[in-house]
Amino acid sequence: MFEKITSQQAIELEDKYGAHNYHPLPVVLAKGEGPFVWDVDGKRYFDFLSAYSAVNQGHCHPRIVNTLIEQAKTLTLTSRAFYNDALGVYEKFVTEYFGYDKVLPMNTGAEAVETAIKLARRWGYEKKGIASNEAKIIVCDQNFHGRTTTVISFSTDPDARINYGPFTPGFVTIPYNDLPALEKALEDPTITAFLVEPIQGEAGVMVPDEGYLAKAYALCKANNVLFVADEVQTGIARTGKLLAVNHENIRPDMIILGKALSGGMYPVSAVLADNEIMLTIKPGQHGSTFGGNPIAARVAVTALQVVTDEKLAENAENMGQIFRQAMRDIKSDMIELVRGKGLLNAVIIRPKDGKEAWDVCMRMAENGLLAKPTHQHIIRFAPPLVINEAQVMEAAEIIKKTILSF
Ligand code: IF1
Repeated sequence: MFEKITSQQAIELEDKYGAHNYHPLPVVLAKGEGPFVWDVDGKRYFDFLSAYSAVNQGHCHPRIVNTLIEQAKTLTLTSRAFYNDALGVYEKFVTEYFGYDKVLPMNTGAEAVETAIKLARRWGYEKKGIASNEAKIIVCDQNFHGRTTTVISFSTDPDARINYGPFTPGFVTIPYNDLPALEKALEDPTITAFLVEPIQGEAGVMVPDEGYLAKAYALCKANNVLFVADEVQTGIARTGKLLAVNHENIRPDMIILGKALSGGMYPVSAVLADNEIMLTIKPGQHGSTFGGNPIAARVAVTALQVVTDEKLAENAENMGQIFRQAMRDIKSDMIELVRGKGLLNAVIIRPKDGKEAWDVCMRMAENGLLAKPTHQHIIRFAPPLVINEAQVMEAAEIIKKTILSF
């Protein structure tokens, strides 16, 4: 159906005509199915990135593909100037699925984070009584919440910020996994929300101490501050529960979702909250041309049904334990530490003879497994959640063979 091109042609085209805002591994993918992808030459790889945890349901899941095609042939976009017969059905489904009064649909993760920030500020002024333009949001050091100008305003990564200023004010940064710092920051009565990743992804799969999220939630409640969980990466069964906050039995005031909400098939993101927060935004005060479009709505329903029907949270929990054990069994001083939850894991690489995480990823690719370093010494391993035990063991063998080859 589409013209075939070689790896070299594909790389040259992207280099010549695309902005240079990424540095990909030199692998050109042409096909995906379940936990596997194939390059243009037909070589098969385990995908241990899953498009940064977007394809939790596996590549080209037939049920989600079918929904996408059926809705694409029927009605694609109405805008929100009119009602459509898919959006309300999705809204009922997703709010019942996660247990919130309402949903606000957007497209990308960063847009959903922006939406949550707006809602938190609205609530701060209209419900908590913070003086106009004084509201502040507490965020964590080393956070990753997206790429918009407001979101990078509270990034602590120089690469994400350099020469993009001036920045949006109103954010207070504290260390992650530090309850005393949170308690102190919460003393400021102009704080309206605490925005946090239940596990920090980009920071290198930083799993906080057990109890941190529950205690942070309790501190927020004691200070009349909203607890907002960015589950764009950790949500939708990735960490072994439907949401990562479920590990500590807390119900955040707002949940931000993206990525796997569509099974990686289509950009679908959302903010979930109860009426007290959600109804502070009135008609005309926020929106998006594509947010809540019929394809997105139908795709998200099927993607979430797949998570339930295929017991992906349970599988992520079980396969995660097997994977971490297999990593810990590799006898090599190149492996400094293995950490993670469910199928969101990281291996910290101790460089050997000048070989670092990037070199390990390059050689793993040659051996048939794709993963990407985050920071200099950390490799994130996050396969689609449909992976089975035999496949986990086969993948672990590739990683082991690669590490031992240095
Ligand atoms: C890129 C990391 C992952 C996110 C959380 C919001 C967003 C993301 C917790 C924004 C996006 C991405 C985007 C991707 C790299 C990536 C990432 F390495 F930076 F940390 F997933 F691991 N909240 N995460 O993780 O969602 O607007 O992109 O839909 O290439 O920038 P988005």
